[in-house]
Parts: sequence; structure tokens; C-alpha cells
Amino acid sequence: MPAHPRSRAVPHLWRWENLLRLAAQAGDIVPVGRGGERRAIALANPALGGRPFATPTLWAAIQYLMPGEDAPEHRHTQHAFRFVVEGSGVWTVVGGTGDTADGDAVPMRRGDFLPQAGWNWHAHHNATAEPMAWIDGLDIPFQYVMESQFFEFGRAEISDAERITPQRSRSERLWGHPGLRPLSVGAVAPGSPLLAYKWENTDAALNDQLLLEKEGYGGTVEPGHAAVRFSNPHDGTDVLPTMRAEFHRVTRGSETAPVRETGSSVYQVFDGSDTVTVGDKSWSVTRGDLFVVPSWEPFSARSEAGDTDSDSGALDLFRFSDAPVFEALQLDRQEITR
Ligand code: GTQ
Ligand code: FE2
Repeated sequence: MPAHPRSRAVPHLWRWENLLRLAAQAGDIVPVGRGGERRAIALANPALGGRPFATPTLWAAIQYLMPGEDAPEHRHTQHAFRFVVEGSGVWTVVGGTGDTADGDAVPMRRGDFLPQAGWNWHAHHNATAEPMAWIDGLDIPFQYVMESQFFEFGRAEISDAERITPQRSRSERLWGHPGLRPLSVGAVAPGSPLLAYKWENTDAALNDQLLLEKEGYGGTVEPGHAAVRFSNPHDGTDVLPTMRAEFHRVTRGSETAPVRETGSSVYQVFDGSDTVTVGDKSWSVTRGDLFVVPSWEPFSARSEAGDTDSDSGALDLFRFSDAPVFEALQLDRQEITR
């Protein structure tokens, strides 16, 4: 019995520039359609035996759709989300977990986080004249080891009514008002009923934390470090049963305390160019870059003082992890290593 977790996975960085180039190449040579459901390139942790797994529990991929393309409807027990670092288009979730899909078209724009709990029908459509890329996070490796996966094909074609770009999805109109639960809704299926967490709200929450800190009222997790967890508006729990998602903003001249935790995370740099440290690795990272933090490897981020190319003037990091699994099994532990 090891004294502490020694992950099989290793800290690793994938440059967005390379992922995007490969995805664009795939756009030219790999078709999307029934049976070849998605054009997605999975991040394979180099220490996991060639499997397309970013960590022992988490799948992370860059997905790419050409103008006018449809990724066909299907559903699976694996929980999933999308996060958009650049571009816009449409994502059609497809209503619910019933026998037939009841499509709710959800627009995707830079900074939006879009959870989609297992067994919901879903298809994607690019309604714009530009290709679009985004990242997918799923619990595919976790469900693989648990032997819990089911999958079904949906309709071969989505309807024309669903092939549109609405300003807001039905889910946002029903669930997207802070602190207000619709009385019309009874039991809620597992996972968040809110299908899009818009960037403007995330950005405002982080800015407000930093303003509160400046005024001497706290609000941040540590000096210069604002952070939020995406949560289920129905019950306040994690957005998905097996995955947690967070957003972190580290201001100029600040450094986060090195923390190690059981469970693994994947980060994507949303904005800013700065230094992150995972275990014995340190990387200078920039917009779109993705990296993994294996179980019990210390993580910290440092934002240099001075000029920045970042919109928020800070280092902005999107993070997802398998924390809900560890918490449910009471295996969660955390330690600050400084
Ligand atoms: O978009 O439905 O990266 O089913 C892997 C599996 C994306 C998706 C992935 C999927 C999807
Ligand atoms: Fe899927």
C-alpha cells in the first residue's frame, strides 16, 4: 500500500496551436455522420498506455465542425460538457432523456460552459460560415473502468426547426435567472437543467470577487485569486454527477498556493500568458493550452506583474475534475504544500 497516491498519469501540456492545426486538418480529411458520430481528437496522457484518456477518469478532446455540418443525434450514459475558448456557432441539445428527442438549440460562444448530463439526446450543428472548435469533457475513462456504459443512436437527421441559432435556449429561459426556481418544474433529472452558463455571468462574478477583495470585504479564495464553481441551479450541487467545473482568475503579480488533491483535473487556459506548475513540471502557457494535474500532484499558477494580452488583465483558467466521485466516496483530501 503506497503511503499516498502515485498517479499512473503524468503532468502533461497540449498546445492549442497544435490541437487546432490537427483539428483543421481533420476537418478536411475526416467526415462526420452516422457511425462516425463526432470529429474529435482526444488528449492521450502519454503514461496511460496509448488510450485516449487525459487522466485515469477524464476524457478531454477538441471537437471540430465545418460550416453547415451536422454531428448526428445520439445519447450515452457518459456525462459530458462543452467549453468554448474561441468562435461561435450552435450546439443542439436535445431535450431530455425521453424516448424521442425534444430539441433545445443552445448557442455556444467564447467563454460559455455547456453541461450535458448522461442519457440526454444530443446533436451539434454549425450554423455559421466558419469552422468551429471547442473542447469536450466526458467521464469516458471512469465509465470504462466501471463498466457502466450504454449508447443509442438517435435520428439520422435533425429537423429544420432545430437547425437554427436562437439567442437563448429554452433551458436558459427557464433556469437561467439567479436564485429563482421555476414553480412549474417538479422532479429534476440528474445533472444541471441549465444547459449554458454564459461568459458574461462568469466574468462578472470573478470581477466582483476581486472588487470586494479590494474594498476589504474578502470574496476571493486567496489574495488576487478569484474562483467560482459551476453549480446546478436546482440543488446547488455539481453540474454533473461525476465531474466538477470551475473558473479561476489570477491577477497580475499574484501566485496561487500550491495545492495537492486526490483526483485528477484538466485545465484550459482561457486568457493570459503565464506560468503554471504541476508536480516537477513548469510551463509557460497561453490562450487555449490544456494541461493535466494528476492525483496528488501539487498545482500552482503565477501571473507576472506588468503588461498582458488578456481581456480581463489576468490569467483566466477553466478547470474540470472528477471531484464529485471522490467526495461521494469520501476519498477527497487536500493539502497546501507551502
Ligand atoms: O459531442 O457527443 O469528445 O459523444 C466524445 C464523445 C464528444 C459528443 C466527444 C461524444 C462527444
Ligand atoms: Fe455524445
